[in-house]
Formats: sequence, C-alpha cells, structure tokens
Amino acid sequence: MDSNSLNEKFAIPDFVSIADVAPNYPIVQISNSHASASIAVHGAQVLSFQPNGEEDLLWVSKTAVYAEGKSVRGGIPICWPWFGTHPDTAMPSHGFARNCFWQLTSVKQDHSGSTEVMLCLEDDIASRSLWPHAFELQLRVSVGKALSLELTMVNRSEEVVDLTAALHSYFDVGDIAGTAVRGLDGVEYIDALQSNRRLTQAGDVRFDAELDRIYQQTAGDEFIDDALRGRSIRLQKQGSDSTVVWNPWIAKSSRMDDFEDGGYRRMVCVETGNMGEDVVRLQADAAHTLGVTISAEKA
Ligand code: TA6
Repeated sequence: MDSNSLNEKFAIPDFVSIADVAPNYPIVQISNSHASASIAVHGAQVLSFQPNGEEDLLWVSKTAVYAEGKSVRGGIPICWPWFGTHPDTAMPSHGFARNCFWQLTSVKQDHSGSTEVMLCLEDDIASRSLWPHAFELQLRVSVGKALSLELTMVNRSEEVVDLTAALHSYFDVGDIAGTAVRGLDGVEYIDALQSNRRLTQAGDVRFDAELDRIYQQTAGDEFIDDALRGRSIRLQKQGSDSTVVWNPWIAKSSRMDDFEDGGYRRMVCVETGNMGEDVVRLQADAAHTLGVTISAEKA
C-alpha cells in the first residue's frame, strides 16, 4: 500500500501521519504530548524516539540507505528468525524479517496520550524459500514517556521450530569514550572477537576498540550511561535471556558504506533478544513475545 493510501487509512490528525522518506518507502511519523518517533513500514523498523525535551535516544547513520531488501543502518532492526550469520553463507545475516515490507495493521491514540502502532508479517513464497515454515510476526510499538516494543512470534507450522532473534537497537551517545553499559557485571559472555571464547564481565562495559559480545542468562535491566549528555538510557527486557553489546569501532565501520565516517563514536548497540545458547523452541501454534521498554533518565 502506498503512503497516500496508508495515510488515508491510518493517519490521526495532529498525532500520526505517513509519508515516503524515499521513493515507495513509507514512514509512520508520530508526535504526541510525550515524544516523537518514526517507524519504517519496511522491516517494521523504529528509526527514532525523542521524548519531549530530550535528544533522540536512537542513532541512525547519515549515510543510511532507505530501500527494499536491506535494513536501515540504525534505529531498531528486527533480527528474525535467526540472529547473526547463517551456517549457509548464501543466507542473509540476521534473518529476513528486517529486509522486507510488513503490513501496517493498526494506529491508535490512547487516553494517556501514548500512541500505539501495530505491524505484522506472515510467511510467503519468498520467506519459505529461505525458511520453510509458516509463521506470524506482530510488532506492537508504544510511544509515550518510554518507547515499548513487543515482538510476538507465532509458529503457524506443524513442526517444532528453534528461533533466535533480536531487537538490534542502535543508541545515540554523546561520545563512546564517555559511555558505559551498566547491568552486566558478573554475567558470562561469548566474545565474537576472540573465537567465541567465554568470559565473565567485570564491572561496566566500556569501549576503546571494536567490541562484539553475547551476554548470556541475563534478564535484568541494563543502562547506557552517557557522561557527555548527562543521561542514562534504561532498558527493561521481556522474554529475553541474552543481550548483545556491539561497537564496530574504526576499521569495521569504515568497511560499511552505510555507516557514516566517525559514526562509531556516537553510537552503541545494546540488543535485546534470544541469541547464542538462548534459543526459543516453539511447538506448533505456540508463541513467544520478545520485548524491550526504553526510557531516558538523568545520569
Ligand atoms: O549485533 C552485532 C552484530 O552481529 C555484529 O557482528 C555486526 O555484524 C552487526 O551485528 C551488524 O550486522 P549487519 O548485518 O546489520 O551489518
């Protein structure tokens, strides 16, 4: 459905409008009494969340590409039905859900002034060529004082399926040198940069080089402490026992055309999901919900 038709069907005057940010690339733009936000229909990808009086909590590369088939570099891409690289290198990394258009199904303004947007994705010939199972994905986004995402995945096939997934959130920070991720002290992690060695986190996670870690058996709140901004971003998880922390640093980010020069200094990924040994096994017709609530506090 094109932006004009989506706008006719779902716009809420003064609160929600839908327009193309690039040819045939509709974005849901939200502005309410608590915050403003934007969500791409492609990949059901949240691209911005700015509580009133705050700077955007999410980072998007200035050289990001807005086109079908690839997620925008930034915001909150949805990695599903697998996280990371696939054993068959011909398959897309982080699954296919982030690389295709979803259906916008509902936009509501509630009595508290928050805005709720629902999008869904079901299997089709293209998805079954990559992953031979019937499924239904539903993303519920709530934009209020906090940003809340709930990704519900339903196994519509008759087989048992094993899934990994992530809400691959890119957060905007004043400077990575003054940024720490708190809440993972003592948690075991898999270090992707040390041949998947298992190590244990000591204190806060700080950054002075490329970092790519899957923290396991961790369901508690996490905080991104941004000294330069004097703010802390709080992440409250739902249905997630693992967290990825990633910064590509200089060399890796320079190899990505859609990653702006020097962008690594202004972002950190803290990804809420089920990855590594945290696999979701769904029986036929069973469902799982993965969620995160994101809010800003004074540091
Ligand atoms: O979440 C960390 C990670 O798996 C990194 O290894 C890096 O590949 C990143 O995801 C981004 O992946 P993408 O396919 O979006 O370039």
